[in-house]
Amino acid sequence: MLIRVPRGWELKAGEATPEGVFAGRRKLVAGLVAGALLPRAAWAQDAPPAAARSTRYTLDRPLTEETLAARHNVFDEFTGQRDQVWKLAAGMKTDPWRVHVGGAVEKALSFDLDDLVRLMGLEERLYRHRCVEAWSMAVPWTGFPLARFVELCRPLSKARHLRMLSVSDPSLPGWYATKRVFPYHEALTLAEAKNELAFLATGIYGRPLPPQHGAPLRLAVPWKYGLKSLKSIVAFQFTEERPGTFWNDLSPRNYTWESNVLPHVPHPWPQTHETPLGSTERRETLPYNGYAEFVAHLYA
Ligand SMILES: Nc1nc2c(c(=O)[nH]1)N[C@H]1C(S)=C(S)[C@@H](COP(=O)(O)O)O[C@H]1N2
Ligand SMILES: [Mo]
Repeated sequence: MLIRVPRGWELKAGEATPEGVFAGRRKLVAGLVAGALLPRAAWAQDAPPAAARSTRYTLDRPLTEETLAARHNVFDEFTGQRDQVWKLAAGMKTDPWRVHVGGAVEKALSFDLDDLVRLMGLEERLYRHRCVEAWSMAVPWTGFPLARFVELCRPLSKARHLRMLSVSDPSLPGWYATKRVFPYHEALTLAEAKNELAFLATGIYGRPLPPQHGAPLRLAVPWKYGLKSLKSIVAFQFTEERPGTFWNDLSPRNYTWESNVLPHVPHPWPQTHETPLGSTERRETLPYNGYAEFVAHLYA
């Protein structure tokens, strides 16, 4: 059950958009969740309505402190050093940003991200995130369901997978630093992409995504290892055949195509426990990262 939205190509730039939204251009993509806490007059001038926090997705742990999440990142196009990404990515240009849609769709499409956000609307969700390196975090993402975007794209009935590509920029400092072949690419089955948990994030902690978190648009699929949640997405391609994915192509022994969080499946390094960022806790990892009720049926 998805809401009906006008087609992106029917929207002329600037149409039905209050002036203030242009002034608050990048505030738009965060939905100003934090702004909602301020006195109304402080932000009502140039901001869209706050993105409401969904109560459906709950955490079993405190939110990670914002700065910790923002200073331990995996974004290998910049560097393999987790604590340096935020500095190296700081100047990344993310506005304006276009997103392209092609492959097995009725019609190839291209969206300006701000237009897309206006079409999709925004909500906030509290999600856990589990990296295969065995650290984890719990963060508030702002964004919209991938399922709603898939519907907007009108895939053909033969479409079975959704392939996604991160920004392709050989001038990024990590681009030629390894033998890996960028752009970073990921994929989901169409059933996974339509699952209610699959989320496209434009903000975190009530603010637009900072570059190190994958500005201005990144995936959040919390039942899978973090490597599936690609950053800085520029293209979506619907396919019949199963597309290759970045880490599975590089090392199938270490990374399965699905990359579901399955702590008890034998793995080259143990996945049974995790350490939340900012703690020394050795916490048990849950099947599907605690989201089994939402996704286990996909793999039954
Ligand atoms: N384009 C791109 N996306 C990426 C990665 C990357 O190196 N490049 N790393 C992935 C991995 S392994 C993880 S754990 C998460 C980390 O997201 P965060 O830095 O926002 O916590 O991003 C994922 N998305
Ligand atoms: Mo990761």
